[in-house]
Amino acid sequence: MQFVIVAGFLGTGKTSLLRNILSLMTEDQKKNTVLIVNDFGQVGINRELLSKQGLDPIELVSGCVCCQLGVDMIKTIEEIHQRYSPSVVFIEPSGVANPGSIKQIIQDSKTLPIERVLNIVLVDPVRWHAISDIPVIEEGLRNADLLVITKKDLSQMSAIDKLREELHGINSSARILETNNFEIETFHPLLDEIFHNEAHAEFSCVSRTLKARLQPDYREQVFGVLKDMVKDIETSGVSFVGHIKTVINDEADCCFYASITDPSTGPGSHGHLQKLGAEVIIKIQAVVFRLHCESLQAIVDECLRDLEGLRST
Ligand SMILES: Nc1nc2c(ncn2[C@@H]2O[C@H](COP(=O)(O)OP(=O)(O)OP(=O)(O)O)[C@@H](O)[C@H]2O)c(=O)[nH]1
Ligand SMILES: [Mg+2]
Repeated sequence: MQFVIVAGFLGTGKTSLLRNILSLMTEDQKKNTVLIVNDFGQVGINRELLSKQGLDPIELVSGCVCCQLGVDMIKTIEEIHQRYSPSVVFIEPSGVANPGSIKQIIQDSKTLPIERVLNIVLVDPVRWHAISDIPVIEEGLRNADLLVITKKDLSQMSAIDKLREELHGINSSARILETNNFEIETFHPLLDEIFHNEAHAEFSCVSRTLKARLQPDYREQVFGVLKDMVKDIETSGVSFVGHIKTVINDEADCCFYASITDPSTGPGSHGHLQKLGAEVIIKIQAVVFRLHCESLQAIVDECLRDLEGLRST
């Protein structure tokens, strides 16, 4: 059994993240999945929100699974194992629980067939500075296997980048992902991480053809777009391994080629364009290892939108 603890401070987006992951899961994956929730109070809102996604969560109330309810949680998981033997058990602890203790309680169990305990800790960028010095928060971050910055839509990119650096300073070994409730593709890397999705181990390929009127500084513009694509791929939690290349032809049949394979050396190019007054044809192809195709499509399209005056054909 694989255990996935989805932890994070009160209101960080744990239930929202689980809802999004459930909505992306196949029926077969859902059949082999059990969800345990531990809300802070008695009314069970987490359970209600999650039961709308085709799984009936098991609820542990009247305490916290990282302390008073640790024994109950293990007993419940043992019963679940005997009755359903699921492959994945998701646990949403209350927003004040210490996820490291929950992981420890599971790992200390002598009876459970544990394949992996994945400790995901969520961070809300909007409230980060209000809670970052609470000791249990820092401890949770230090013990996380995967960190997820939620509510990306509510923060500036610069603030997210700064938060990434701070989180990396606290826990340099955890992968850091970013999600946004309004962009379902931001949850694909999580699904891959949890279910070892086959797509994860393969190459994704996205090709686009566009017409545009380029400026004399087109070389810098194109380089900027290629670098942005690589930056966005890495921000989505995947190290860039692959090749993004573009070829641009003008009316005089002149050709400019640019490509990037390595973020540290940047793009390379050859050739140049002569007729910039008229529209040129831009072909772009991105082939990337270990990135979901939908995520790559979204990144390529977003970056191409940045090239002012571009029009898709
Ligand atoms: N704008 C925005 N709001 C979000 C996002 N994710 C979650 N929220 C909102 O944040 C609030 C809290 O989300 P929940 O998913 O209930 O958070 P939680 O961590 O499960 O909360 P507790 O279980 O009470 O600790 C809700 O109003 C969500 O709609 C997001 O990506 N963007
Ligand atoms: Mg919740």
